[in-house]
Amino acid sequence: MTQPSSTPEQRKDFYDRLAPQNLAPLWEVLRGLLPNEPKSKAAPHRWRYSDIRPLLMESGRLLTAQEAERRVLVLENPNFAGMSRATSTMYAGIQLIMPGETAPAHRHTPSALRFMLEGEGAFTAVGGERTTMRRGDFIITPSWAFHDHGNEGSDPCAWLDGLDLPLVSFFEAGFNEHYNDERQSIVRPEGDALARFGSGMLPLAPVERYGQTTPIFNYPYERTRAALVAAAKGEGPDAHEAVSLRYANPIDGGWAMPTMSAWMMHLPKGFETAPMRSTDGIVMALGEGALTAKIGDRSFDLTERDVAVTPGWTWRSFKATQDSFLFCFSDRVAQEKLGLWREERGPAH
Ligand code: GTQ
Repeated sequence: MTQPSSTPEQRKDFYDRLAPQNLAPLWEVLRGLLPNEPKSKAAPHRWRYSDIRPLLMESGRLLTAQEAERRVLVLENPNFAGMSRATSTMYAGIQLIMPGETAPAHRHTPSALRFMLEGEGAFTAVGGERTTMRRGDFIITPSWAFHDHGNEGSDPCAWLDGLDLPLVSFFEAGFNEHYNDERQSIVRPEGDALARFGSGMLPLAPVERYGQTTPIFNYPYERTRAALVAAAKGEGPDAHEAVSLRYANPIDGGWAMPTMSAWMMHLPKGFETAPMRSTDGIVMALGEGALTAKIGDRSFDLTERDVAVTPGWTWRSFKATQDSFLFCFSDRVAQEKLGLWREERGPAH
């Protein structure tokens, strides 16, 4: 066996001659490129809605939705300041729309989801149809679909935005376009999409509306909640997932969107989940109830409308102090398609 021996100085000299050729020695970076298991750069974090709200309302006095295009306070992970990321791959923000305002129509290749938090009278228009946004509703704007938001009520309206922006910018596949008017023209009556696709029935003719995204663009909380409560009475909660149901695309039964998974977890009062972890970093918003979330070595109390983040491959568990409904989204569907997604379940107590 040959035993090359070199001094640190000799290696340094060699590296110095590689650099100008745009070459680099793999053996200096191999451990970092191939960790034995993921170590997320994101931090566990919680934003209290009571901290966000006054600042959000202040932004409402500072500029209009038209001026801002989207008046949003971005939820930045403490480890990703200035990067518009809540997790390593997911963007999250809280959007505000004041009475009478319009957030003008545009479309982009990044997909967006909304989880409605506060106020009555807001709508989102997608595909020529409007949907009224009610608290707890899960609303989708598919990739490259024109969307505008408005508020025809008398309250400020606020919701959680989730976008796959970091993923799309990683792929350098982002496009954006403005509509030729503030609001898109409405060609379908409200409720049309839900009637056609969200009633356990489907049109006879094949559907091609938003590519890989579900043709339902509002999953009303009323139905989601009723399903979760009924399911809890049936089999009862799972040790790790409590009672979790995912928002599904009725066309193929898959996740509702091609790049972001969304689901809701229901924990009956007093229920505590056993720890689990998965490779997807998760953004969570508590729609209703109160719970304690253990995320890695942190513990956060969540009250209604608080948002928290679990970094990828970080242990998480929840204990409900009230009947709780926790909205969650992550890049799980993208990881699954790429054959990367994994989870690990700790011992159930
Ligand atoms: O509502 O279209 O939070 O385009 C960020 C970018 C919301 C939106 C955001 C957006 C939107």
